[in-house]
Amino acid sequence: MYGDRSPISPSFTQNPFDKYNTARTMLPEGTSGIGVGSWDRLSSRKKVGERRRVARVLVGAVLVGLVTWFLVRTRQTASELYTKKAPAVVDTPHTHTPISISSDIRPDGVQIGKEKASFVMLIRNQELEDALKSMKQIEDRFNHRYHYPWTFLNDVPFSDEFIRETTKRASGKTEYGLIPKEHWSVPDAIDQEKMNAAMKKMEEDKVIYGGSLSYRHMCRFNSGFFWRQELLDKYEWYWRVEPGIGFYCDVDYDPFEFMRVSGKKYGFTITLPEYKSTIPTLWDQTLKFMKTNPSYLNSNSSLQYLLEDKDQGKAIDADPAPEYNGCHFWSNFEIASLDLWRSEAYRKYFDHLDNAGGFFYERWGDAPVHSIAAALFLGTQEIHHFADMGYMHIPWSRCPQPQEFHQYAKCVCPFELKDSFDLNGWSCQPRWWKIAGKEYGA
Ligand SMILES: Nc1nc2c(ncn2[C@@H]2O[C@H](COP(=O)(O)OP(=O)(O)O)[C@@H](O)[C@H]2O)c(=O)[nH]1
Ligand SMILES: [Mg+2]
Repeated sequence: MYGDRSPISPSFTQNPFDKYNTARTMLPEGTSGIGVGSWDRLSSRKKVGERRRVARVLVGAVLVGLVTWFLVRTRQTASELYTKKAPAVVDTPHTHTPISISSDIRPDGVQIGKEKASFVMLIRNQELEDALKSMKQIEDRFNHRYHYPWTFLNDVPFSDEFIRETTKRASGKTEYGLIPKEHWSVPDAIDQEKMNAAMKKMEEDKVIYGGSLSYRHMCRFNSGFFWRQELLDKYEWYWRVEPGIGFYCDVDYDPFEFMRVSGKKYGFTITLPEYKSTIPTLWDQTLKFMKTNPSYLNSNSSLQYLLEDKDQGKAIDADPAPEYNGCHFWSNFEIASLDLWRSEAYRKYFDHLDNAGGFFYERWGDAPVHSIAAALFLGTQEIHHFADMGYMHIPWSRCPQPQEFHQYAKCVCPFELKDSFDLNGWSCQPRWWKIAGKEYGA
């Protein structure tokens, strides 16, 4: 019933006086040890009145009842702490009704973190094991103290196993959303023949995920639709989590609260250049959009972080136009404001890109789309590098450089610090440090 994690072991629950009974039966006949015989002899020497005996029996019965009640209660409470009740029977019809599993399944599951925030994981059923590994680390390193909820999104219904196991692993509420078809399909305006030809060509050219339609749906969804999911309407902040990540440092403060209090809107851990072959016209389309909507450019934008060395110092409307260096915040980790994506500027930007068709004719990733928008629409001070977080998503990892993060095992990074991606020649981190005025190695 308790599984092997129960604090109540069988030897503890056994009546400790049983061993005296066993010992008594082994005594030679005629001898008496500590037992009924001794008690009887003792009693016979005293003249106890009938009424007092009845009273004693009654008091004894009440005491036994109370002790039994207490033991049963204690066992239930302890077991509840270790064994989550199975979630309510979860049916997964192909409807758009979100499934919500409330935190009352576990006495310690009530949200403690004060922000309107959730973890968000877009995920496939078959990635369950890797999802649990990611969750386990985030829970152990951070969320077991805050119990923020988890929101899972999928283009097909979640399996009962997925729901059961992720709910067990979460310390807060879990919710499961089925993505509406219109957020995960090829729009009518897309010429499918042209799209198929482009995918074939990219596959031949060995462009990463170049031939995958589902990857394109994923990138378009993360760019334009994840933040429109009904389940996220109630939140202001999200922390994107992907399956199979590594998370190496304790986070002993609330990053959502930090974001709100310090006026941050977008947070990242790793920044690197995009494969140019996946975004041949993304920057041209961005320049076109900015030309017709110049007011969306933040007066303290991070434009220079996006520009090639030769174009440093250029304005966005310079002639010839400045070129994009491909640097982007790796969006498999994001702690950000949902309002950033809900803003008029971003909605219009996404619509512009979607109409241009590059999510399908090319293979625009959500990372460069999010990053360009954040860099142009936000002030530099609104973007935050979580320099205190150790993070891995295949194939790159990073950890904080300063020794103080590694003392007393606050971070346990399974690689040498000199191999941290921040110090890799591919990293865009030095560009970010320069723009944000931060110390190298932070
Ligand atoms: N539900 C669903 N999730 C997907 C699909 N494709 C990718 N994802 C999720 O989207 C995220 C990014 O995909 P991933 O394969 O990790 O891409 P990569 O990180 O760019 O290599 C991960 O959280 C995946 O679980 C899909 O077809 N359906
Ligand atoms: Mg991934």
